[in-house]
This record gives sequence, C-alpha cells and structure tokens, in this order.
Amino acid sequence: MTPILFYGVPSGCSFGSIVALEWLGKPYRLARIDMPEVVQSDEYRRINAVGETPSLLTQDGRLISESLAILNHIGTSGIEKGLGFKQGAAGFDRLNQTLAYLNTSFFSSFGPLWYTLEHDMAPPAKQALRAYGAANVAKVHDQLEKMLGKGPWLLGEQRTLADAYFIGIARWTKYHDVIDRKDYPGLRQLFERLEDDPAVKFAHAIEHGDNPKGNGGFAGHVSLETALGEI
Ligand SMILES: N[C@@H](CCC(=O)N[C@@H](CS)C(=O)NCC(=O)O)C(=O)O
Repeated sequence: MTPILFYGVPSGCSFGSIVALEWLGKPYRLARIDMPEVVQSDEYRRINAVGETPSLLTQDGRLISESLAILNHIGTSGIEKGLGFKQGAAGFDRLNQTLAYLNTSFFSSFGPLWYTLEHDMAPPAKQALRAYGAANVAKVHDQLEKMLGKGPWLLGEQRTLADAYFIGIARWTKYHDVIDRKDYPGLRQLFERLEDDPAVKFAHAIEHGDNPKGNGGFAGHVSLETALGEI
C-alpha cells in the first residue's frame, strides 16, 4: 500500500516528516489531523495511542509513531539518496545523535512557551514561564550553533533528515519571538537555505491547506476514516 503520514495542524513537528517524504521522492499519502480536537479523539488514538502527530502507516501496513522512528524509517529507504545511513556506519551514529538532540533538547525548549500560549495563567506565572522558555530557546540555539561546524548542513556537506526535522521546529520562533537569528549566523544561513527548499515550501503549502504539486511522490490526502479502514 502507499504509506500514509498523519500530520498535525497547525504547525506540528510532523512538518519535518513531510519534508523528508518529499526529499525521498517515493509515493506517499497524507492525512491531516487537527490539533488538539482530532489528535486527542478516540478514533485517532487507534493510530497513535498517546494522541500525538506524526504517525506513519508504512507500505507493509505497520503503524510507527515518534518522529525519530519515522525519520529513521524514511532514512533507511533514502540511503542511496544520502538522506540516511546504514545502521552501524559512522554517518548513522552522527545522524542519530543530531536527531536525538533536536527531538529532546531543541524540541523541549519550546515547551514552556507553548504552555503560556495555550493556557490561561496569572500574569506573574506566565511571565516567569515565558522567561524560562526564552532562556531555554536561546540556550539550545547557542548549543546547536556550536555543534554546526562548517555546514552547510547540520551534518556538514550532506543534507540529511536532521535538516528536515530542524526546520519544522526552528520555525516555531514565528510564534515565540524570543531570539534574534542574527545572533546565530550558521543557524540563520541553514534556516534560510531550508526555507528556500522546494520540499519545505511544499510542506508550508500543505499545512496552509493549499494544493501544491510537490516533486511527484505526493499521492493526495486521505481522511482519517479512510486511513482507519486500511489498518
Ligand atoms: N515525541 C513525539 C512528540 C510529538 C508531539 O508532541 N506532537 C505534537 C505536535 S508537535 C502533538 O501532536 N500534540 C498533540 C496536541 O497538541 O494535542 C515525537 O517526537 O513525535
């Protein structure tokens, strides 16, 4: 069957998996999941027990959750394209290390800021949490800038799935204006290079609800009901 990626809107971390599938270029379908309404429904929990996006229904009918697992699954199919590496290779370890950092420290640094946006809070508590989140986001940008090396991609010369995942998280500063990317010149260049990438533009258009063409792998949207019928 043609795989289905369940992606969350608005602005889910599943963005990176859409970019990765576009870079891979093999046929895939998308199922759009509204957050928080649909993502926490009993129907969607049949796809993902913890009620989160992304999830992937694979070609052989298995369900995979967690960005790291989904990206590594895509990476295995994309070794010949340089998107991933064979397990045991030095490149695999570097990619896994970078993805793990992005999926833990980098992703989580935004948590307090999302909380202040999504919950009613007393102003002093909100201010304290926002200050804590802002300091965390600045800290991880500083750390990642130091890890970057000469670039131009996160792993150096080779564009990998780490770059796809990075852009899906880094763009959250449009909701949380707590850093100035000019302070992180390497990350700024990477961010701008990725924002110019056709697959990233495609993913933005998909999230926006447009009908972009993509590079040919995208085989259309399916509803959650249709997808459930296929598991
Ligand atoms: N550890 C998970 C985290 C996934 C996650 O937190 N997804 C968010 C969107 S970025 C979500 O679906 N939240 C559900 C909600 O907003 O109710 C992963 O890396 O895939």
